[in-house]
Amino acid sequence: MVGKARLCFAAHQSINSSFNDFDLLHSMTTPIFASATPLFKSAVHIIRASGDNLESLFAPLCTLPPPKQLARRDLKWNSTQGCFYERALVVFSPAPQSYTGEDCVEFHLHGNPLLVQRFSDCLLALGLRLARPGEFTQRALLNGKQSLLGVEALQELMEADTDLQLQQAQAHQGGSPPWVLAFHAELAGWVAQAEAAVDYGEDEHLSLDESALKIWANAWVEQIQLEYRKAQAAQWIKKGIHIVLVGRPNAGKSSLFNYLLKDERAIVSDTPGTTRDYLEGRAELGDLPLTVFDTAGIRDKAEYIEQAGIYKIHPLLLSADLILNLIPAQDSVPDSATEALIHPFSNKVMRVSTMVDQGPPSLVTDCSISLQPAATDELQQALENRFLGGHRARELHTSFWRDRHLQLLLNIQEALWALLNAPMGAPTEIYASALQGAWRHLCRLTGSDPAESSLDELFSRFCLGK
Ligand SMILES: Nc1nc2c(ncn2[C@@H]2O[C@H](COP(=O)(O)OP(=O)(O)OP(=O)(O)O)[C@@H](O)[C@H]2O)c(=O)[nH]1
Ligand SMILES: [Mg+2]
Repeated sequence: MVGKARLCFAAHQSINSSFNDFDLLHSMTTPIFASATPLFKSAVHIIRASGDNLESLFAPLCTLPPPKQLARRDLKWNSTQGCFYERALVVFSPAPQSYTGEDCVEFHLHGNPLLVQRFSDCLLALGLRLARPGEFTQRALLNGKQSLLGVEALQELMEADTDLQLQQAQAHQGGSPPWVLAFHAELAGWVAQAEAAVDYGEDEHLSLDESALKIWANAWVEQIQLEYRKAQAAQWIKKGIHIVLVGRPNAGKSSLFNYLLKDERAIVSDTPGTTRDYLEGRAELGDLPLTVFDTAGIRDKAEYIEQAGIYKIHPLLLSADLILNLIPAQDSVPDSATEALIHPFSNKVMRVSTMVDQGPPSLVTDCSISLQPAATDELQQALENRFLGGHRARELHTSFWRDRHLQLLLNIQEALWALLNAPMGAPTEIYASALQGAWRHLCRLTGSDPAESSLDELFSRFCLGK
């Protein structure tokens, strides 16, 4: 495997460990195929194939059309089930101008599952094997057709459930956020200068400008801290916020649940104890994707079924990102049963006054809402402040968002701190080592090869005559 492919392979393994080295290395060159559309009766079913020399591999089946042209082909094949014939549309994308970087062929068949099965048998007989999930993209990564960030963005695109998640995923298709490109270029320059000063400093009278380096590092530590906080916020948009609604009977939990879901899912009534078991639903408030749980209000006199519902709340509270304690505006004392239930989770509780259309809240809370008429702006603002840290969701389109990204942003900051903490006049090796550390973490973040990138930069900037 060439260096770049090896690096991409290692990086890819960190996001998808389902392939082991042996399997992957030994089956990487086998031609593969898979359905690109769902398998049910439909107008068209597309089968994609990727591998080397597909023209000769498919020669017994048909002559492939000229590159990138959708052309009709009469496919004929024999199997133990008999002789089959299909008039298909075929498109051929020869390597390297294809999605995977290998030869790629698409067969547009009639959408009959049995026909697809028989055609798949034919491809197996020709020596192709069924692709593993994601293997086309994996090959694209290994062949340098996709960056690691591009693959992550693609996965994000496939998993997007809300408009904002979709827009974020589309923004990520563009690769690294703009600030990374600037940081990458500047860091490369410092790495090159430090390496040159270490290797040739005495001979060539090269030295590192420590003050300028520290001013530069300080500015980037601040910027990366900001990007880290934005990445944390972007994660909430990505994974959604799990919110559990609690409060005394008739606090308005089911009413808020229905309002957020824009659906009359829960029964609402002024009879205390209406909700027995908890309900779960997906919702959006502003730009925030939510998973909301409506629970049974706590009552001392709860009968058996209601009591069972209350017991089930505890695991929900444990895994919640936020507990909304709904307190009707007219209540002048907190509900003791609810307070006891949520006491262990106080750091993730937000107190919300409900029904403020009936009068101002008697107790101090974090925000107020009413649903008759609906006024939930304060709640939305409070959630955005808490989870997006004051950033607007749309500012976060190009932010990093994975745990992997956040960890590497921290690693880069640590490396820059090591550099900033070095005393003035410290040996150049200390700066060079800190810069190299930052460089390696940055390259892991973007999926580029640290050795190749820094050497290019080094030799492009210095003419050392050595
Ligand atoms: N005026 C007014 N009434 C509301 C508001 N929200 C809820 N209600 C009413 O309050 C009553 C109780 O509402 P629910 O949503 O069923 O209360 P709950 O907390 O789910 O009650 P349990 O399921 O018994 O725990 C219903 O009659 C609602 O119509 C509001 O913002 N304003
Ligand atoms: Mg209810």
